[in-house]
Amino acid sequence: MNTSIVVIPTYNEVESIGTLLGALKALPVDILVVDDGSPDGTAEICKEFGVEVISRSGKLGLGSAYRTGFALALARDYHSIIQMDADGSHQVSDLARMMEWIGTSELLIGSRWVADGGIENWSKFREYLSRGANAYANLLLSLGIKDVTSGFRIYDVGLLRRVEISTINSEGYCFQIEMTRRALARGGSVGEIPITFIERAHGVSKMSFAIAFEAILRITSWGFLRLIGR
Ligand SMILES: Nc1nc2c(ncn2[C@@H]2O[C@H](COP(=O)(O)OP(=O)(O)O)[C@@H](O)[C@H]2O)c(=O)[nH]1
Ligand SMILES: [Mg+2]
Repeated sequence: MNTSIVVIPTYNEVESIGTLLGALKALPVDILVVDDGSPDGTAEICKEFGVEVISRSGKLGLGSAYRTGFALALARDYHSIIQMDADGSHQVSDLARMMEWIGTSELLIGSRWVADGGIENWSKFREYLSRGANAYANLLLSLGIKDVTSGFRIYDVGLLRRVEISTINSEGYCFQIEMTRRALARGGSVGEIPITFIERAHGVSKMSFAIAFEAILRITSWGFLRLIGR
């Protein structure tokens, strides 16, 4: 057993997951995939690689996939819990660099929007959506973090325990924002490490209007509660 485990949520990533799992073999990490019953056979590929998979009954959302995966990882004796996407957007070479910083902050965020970070092949629409969500979250919640929506992270288990993940309610990508907010509220130290996010070459994004809407709604209501001092 390694001291770090990578939790990877998947839904229909059959064309990407094998490349990622192969590359991750070079790093001293255990791997846990949380697959939402992908009809394309994603889970079967993972099993061929000898990787542990939690197979859920259907597409239950990114937030709940992470809650499930983190709960299992926390029940074991790891020091760090890593999260990254399955679609090749998060580079294993960037993870190797991020891991060199373990111990310096309890939450390390792989950040697109700090100096030396960036994006490749992303549509202008997605870039503005990400920049806009970060600007809005920082305006209303004063988080002071450039890439609060990044799904490329390393958590110290001590911080994850303080966060009480079972009480994080976000269903979609807003999970990242709620986790960051809670981490800061529980006294967590947060550092951002520059990464290059490369848009997927295979498969399709699971981002939807409903997912974006949940984030806008939750950020707005947290901002309002903050304003009235609650
Ligand atoms: N288990 C699970 N994984 C999901 C779900 N939605 C997205 N993912 C995974 O989360 C990661 C990020 O999703 P992606 O569609 O690439 O989002 P984007 O990069 O923002 O366009 C990928 O590994 C997806 O397969 C879900 O409902 N359940
Ligand atoms: Mg993606």
